[in-house]
Amino acid sequence: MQEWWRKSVVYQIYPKSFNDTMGNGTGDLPGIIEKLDYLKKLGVDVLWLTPPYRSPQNDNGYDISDYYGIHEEYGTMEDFERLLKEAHSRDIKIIMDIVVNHTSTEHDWFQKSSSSKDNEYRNYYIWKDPVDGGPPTNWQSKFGGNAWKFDEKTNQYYLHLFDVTQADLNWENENVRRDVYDMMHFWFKKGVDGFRLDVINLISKDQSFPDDDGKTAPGDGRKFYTDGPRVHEFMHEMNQEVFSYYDAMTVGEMSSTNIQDCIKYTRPDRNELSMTFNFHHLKVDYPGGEKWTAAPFDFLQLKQILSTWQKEMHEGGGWNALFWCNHDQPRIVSRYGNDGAYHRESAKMLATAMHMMQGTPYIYQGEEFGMTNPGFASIEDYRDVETLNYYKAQKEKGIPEEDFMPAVRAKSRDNSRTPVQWNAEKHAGFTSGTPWIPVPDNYREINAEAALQDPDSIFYHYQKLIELRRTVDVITTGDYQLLLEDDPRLFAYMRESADALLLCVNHFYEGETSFTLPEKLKGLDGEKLLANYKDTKLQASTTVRPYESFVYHFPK
Ligand code: TEU
Repeated sequence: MQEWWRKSVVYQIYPKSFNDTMGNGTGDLPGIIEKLDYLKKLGVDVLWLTPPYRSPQNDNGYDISDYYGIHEEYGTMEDFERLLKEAHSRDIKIIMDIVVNHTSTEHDWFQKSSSSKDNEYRNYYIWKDPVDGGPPTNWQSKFGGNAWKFDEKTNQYYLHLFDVTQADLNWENENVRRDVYDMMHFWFKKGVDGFRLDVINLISKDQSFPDDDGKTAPGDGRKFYTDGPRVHEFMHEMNQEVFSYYDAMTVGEMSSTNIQDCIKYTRPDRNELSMTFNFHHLKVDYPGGEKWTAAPFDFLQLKQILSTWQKEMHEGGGWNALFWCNHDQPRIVSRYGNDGAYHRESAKMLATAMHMMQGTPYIYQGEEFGMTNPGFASIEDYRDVETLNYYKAQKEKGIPEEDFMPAVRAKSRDNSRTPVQWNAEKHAGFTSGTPWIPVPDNYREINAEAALQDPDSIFYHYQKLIELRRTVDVITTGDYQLLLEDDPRLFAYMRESADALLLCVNHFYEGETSFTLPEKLKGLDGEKLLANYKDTKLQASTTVRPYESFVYHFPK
């Protein structure tokens, strides 16, 4: 349990929306350098940069056309090197987001691959003949429609699990793997501290490429490539060929995964990855598995999922990445919190509930001062390819906007992609130009500068949580025990190690309720570590106020 990343807190930067110093309406690398002191003040240990590589930006950089270059709007390789140096001089590490399940169709490999059937790059991607004059399988793209695209030039289909301009690489091909590993060495040699690996559990496809018979949900083909046949072999190989040479941190983004596989990905003796992201706790507002709904979340299910992952990953020797927010998810305070009357209380409560668990916590830009969903009125304000595809499909079906726009407002990935609200000035201080996506109206009240000036702000609450992870060992090492499993309002749990107990109580609703002290803690002297109300006092029976949250530490 000695690795540095077990005690680290990571801050995710979406460069496009972070801070623009060039006035082109898009964030850039010098803009990140400008804010390093702010991030240092927050106290984070690691920055995760979403893909800054050369890209046509159809999926905001997750469509890479050159792994060795920096996207022009973000700056230059010299800017990147300066960022790395400036971060390291402040004792902040940097991990790179890398996308190797697919590349942009503008990548040189794809350009060559698609040029003929017999070139040496043909086998870099997944090409198949038509079946009965149509696509090879009925698999669905995650962004809508069939996952195969017909190429007129060579009369074959290529696979794209995401956008049609994101062609899936063929991991069965050793040359692909060698080229990917070489590229990873290039970034490590530059000095980066690790990688976040995009949808890495989708790289190994069932080579018989069967149709999905649809008998088990979701019936979109994912069971033939999620945590696929050779994925652990590939991850182990990547580890041995690349990661093992460096003191690296690696986090795999795992689409629709399961606990058993995540234990395998992260158990130290298997030498695959450091930790994994999974998304099950962010699907409790997907009734019937459908993302595009404006449904309330299922609180009991949320507790159950988080608790099962805590317990089973701990027992199996795996390691969780802990997070509520990222660039694909709505803002948590608008989603499971209350971004109106209890903005501050609920944002702090949610932060506490997540950060006191076992794993490595991630904070997504703007979360640290409670940025909200923008609630854009019109589709004109949305930019995301997934959202726009969904909108188009609904329109084509003749569904009226008022029936599906509430779901867009609730779930669009653009909810988290609006510019960071730095201050109350024009465009929230993000740019002197025109922002690539509108700034939400609430920037005059909700912004970093206001948060820094207010000692009771959400920002300082996060600062304290980060500090606690460094100073209170049980947060890193302790086991996890869920309390009050069926309580419809409180998410309460204990963490226990050989020398201490930690109690974390979180009220997810308005109104009042009460919390009864568990037997194990009766008679023990607890120290209050953190709370979101000033006068919290733990008693045999404690009245818990709207969105109240508190943490007590009991040395043994
Ligand atoms: O996302 C993977 C992924 O499957 C989702 O989070 C996806 O956005 C969601 O299922 C849509 O409902 C990763 C990246 O985080 C995302 O931004 C990219 O678009 C995607 O991979 C493709 O590279």
